[in-house]
Amino acid sequence: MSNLKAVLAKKIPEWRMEVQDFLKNYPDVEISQITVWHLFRGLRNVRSIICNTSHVDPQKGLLIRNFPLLDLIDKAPEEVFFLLCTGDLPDQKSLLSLQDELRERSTVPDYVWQIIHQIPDETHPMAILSLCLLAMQKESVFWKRYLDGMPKEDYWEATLEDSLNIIAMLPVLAAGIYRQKLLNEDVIEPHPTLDLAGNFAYMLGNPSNDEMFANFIKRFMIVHSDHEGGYVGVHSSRLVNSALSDLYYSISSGINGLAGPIHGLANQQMVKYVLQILGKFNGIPGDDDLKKLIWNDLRNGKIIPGFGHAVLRGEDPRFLALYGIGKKAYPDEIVFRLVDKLIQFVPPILSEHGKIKNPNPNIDAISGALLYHFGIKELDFYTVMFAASHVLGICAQLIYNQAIFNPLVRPRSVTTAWLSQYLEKANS
Ligand code: NMX
Repeated sequence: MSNLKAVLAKKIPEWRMEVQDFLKNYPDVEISQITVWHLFRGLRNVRSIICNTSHVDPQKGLLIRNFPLLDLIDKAPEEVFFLLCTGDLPDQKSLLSLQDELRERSTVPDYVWQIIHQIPDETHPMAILSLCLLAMQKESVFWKRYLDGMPKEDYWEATLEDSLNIIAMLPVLAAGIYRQKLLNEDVIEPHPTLDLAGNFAYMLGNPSNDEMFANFIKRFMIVHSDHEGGYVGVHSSRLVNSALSDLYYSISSGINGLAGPIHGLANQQMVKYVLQILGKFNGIPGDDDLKKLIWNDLRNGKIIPGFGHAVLRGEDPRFLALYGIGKKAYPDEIVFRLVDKLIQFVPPILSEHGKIKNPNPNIDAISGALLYHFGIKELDFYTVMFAASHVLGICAQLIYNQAIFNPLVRPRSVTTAWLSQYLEKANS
């Protein structure tokens, strides 16, 4: 039994007892309220999900198992996955055994490479990634064991098996899609000794061929690993998994959600926006031109990618973690310089515009600019990098959900006719 599995096996009975205690002693205590506003505004701020892996404090930002994100950014992604799953950082032995285990599980079946080869080149890489996961559904350990009558107590174990396989394969798949479909080059096989992030950088072809790139990928994976339980990428995976659809189905659906332009795709949208501005002004525009352009875009109803957040109200530490790299190492690079300028100019304009609740830059304001700097200039690929990192948090959340016997998620819906009648009665 791996150390991760052993630690989970020890902790899960306590987690189950904690849930039983809540259900036995406090089943009717109200923790949130739903108003008509919430019904039409995406249930913003409704507390309706348990997530122990991480928490987004509106002011402080992401805390992973109570560690502020910025305290974790120099760890390895495998350490962060162990932490997400168990609540503890691994010791050296547990870390090495997890890294070994992931290396052993990183072989992508041949039929998946054939699918990638045959799919049209214009298909968005996020669609290809999602399709590859669905194609591999038959590999699911959960599914096979479920058909064999696996008891409910063991669901988490089979979910862990699928998690380790998917986490190990996603960087291989992502890098393979990048090289085969976007660069039209040969796929690079995983390296036999590198860790998850080192291997990801290596398989991408390490475009700028330096250690900085491998370190950047490591940090990129950590800052994209988790962001509590309610945002679209993870929320859709949780919903699908609640039907006992295995992780291949569940994570594919999370990837589909992440592919939306106001969600994970905002990283590519941001760089697209920057390149459009550079093209239009033949370089970085002067201050007045830039302000005019931003105002025009807002008046035309355009969303400025990379700014705003549904939960955060202060600065996004994920943004700060990546911005620090660019500011220190590449302050003169033109894309970074314009991003830096937008970061100065957009927030006050968004505040003056008056609609947005948090005008600060989010993670997607900066992640694409750094990928661009490191030589990954194929914008359509950026969200695939996000997905291959975010899978760490999705898997940790699904392991926990299966461990505590999370049931099928099935809220009620109401019609507007019902709502009108209800409101009439409430007001009479
Ligand atoms: N540019 C222009 N308008 C904006 C922006 C923006 N960046 N952000 C919010 N607004 C508008 C928003 O469309 C809404 O308008 P309306 O009332 O007409 O529907 C209004 O401001 C209020 O929105 P908020 O309540 O502040 O934000 P909400 O919770 O609805 O949405 C986002 C949050 C992240 C979807 C939104 O800020 C956005 O679309 N940002 C740009 C896309 C982006 O960067 N997405 C990545 C988010 C990263 N992340 O989640 O970590």
